[in-house]
Amino acid sequence: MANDQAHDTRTTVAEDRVAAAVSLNVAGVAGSSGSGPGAPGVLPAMEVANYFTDGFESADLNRQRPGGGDFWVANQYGSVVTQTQGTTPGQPTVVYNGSVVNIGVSDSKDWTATEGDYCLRVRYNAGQSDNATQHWKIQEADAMPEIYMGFKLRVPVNFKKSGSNNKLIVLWMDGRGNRGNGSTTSMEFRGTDDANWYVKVGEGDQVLGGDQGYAPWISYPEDQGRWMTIVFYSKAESSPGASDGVVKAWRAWEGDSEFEFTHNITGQPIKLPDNPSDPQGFCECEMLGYPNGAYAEDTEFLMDDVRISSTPLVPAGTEGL
Ligand SMILES: [Ca+2]
Repeated sequence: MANDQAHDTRTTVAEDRVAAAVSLNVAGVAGSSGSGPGAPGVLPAMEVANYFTDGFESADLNRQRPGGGDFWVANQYGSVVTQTQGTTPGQPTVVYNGSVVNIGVSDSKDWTATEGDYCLRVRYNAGQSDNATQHWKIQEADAMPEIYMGFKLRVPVNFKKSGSNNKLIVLWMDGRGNRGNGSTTSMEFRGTDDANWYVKVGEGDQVLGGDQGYAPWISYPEDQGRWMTIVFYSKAESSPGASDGVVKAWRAWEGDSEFEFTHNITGQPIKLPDNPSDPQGFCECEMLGYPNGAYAEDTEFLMDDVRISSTPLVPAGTEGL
């Protein structure tokens, strides 16, 4: 993805589960958001999504979106894995990598899902800038001018960042990635000693703008192997030229009792496509994706519980905390 790489080099330097059923065997799960500790290994619950949720419990990537068609349109370097439902329970097993397989792995990997039995593993190979894009699309007729997306993400057990920016979320209306006449919103992360995350907004017919809302995302080694929940929100401007669009993000670590409100980027020129026949809102997204600066070691994220909603996923009363 040469364009993805090029447009960022100019910047300077991020079913509600049953608590008792989950044991991730991860040390150091005290909350870091200042919101007070919850139960170890447990993530605060998101609200129920009113549009779509995929927790990968179908053991494949073939869940149908509302209105028909595959929700996942591309999963590069992404495969569905389980720790509990393979031929040998307890053995990390790939169950779907474009087709149904059942491949047990004989090493110390832990692919325990944070919700149910299955999750999505996203792999970056050492020394390679793999475009590990997890790309979903909803019906263009269902495009949302105001959208919440939530997901759970496990920090790679050996996470280290090179300092170059990496993609985390790119959300768009028309035209792939940062292209198109409608706006694009994005989150990336970068950092050398620790990883920070930040928002980008593209007004449309242009590349994404500068970094906004630089905030701590991952510290390592202490956060390696921990699950977090991310909720990302984008809202288009109320009328053409109003420049009152908004991007927000929240994050909770396992062990946190509530979400931390990490980004509140207001006054943004987030425009709908001029042509009313084009999607009038956000309808397409790439998660993770391109690393500008390869990982030194094989590095894999786990993802679970992807939710798409036009209603809040962060519990009422805690949105601004
Ligand atoms: Ca799951």
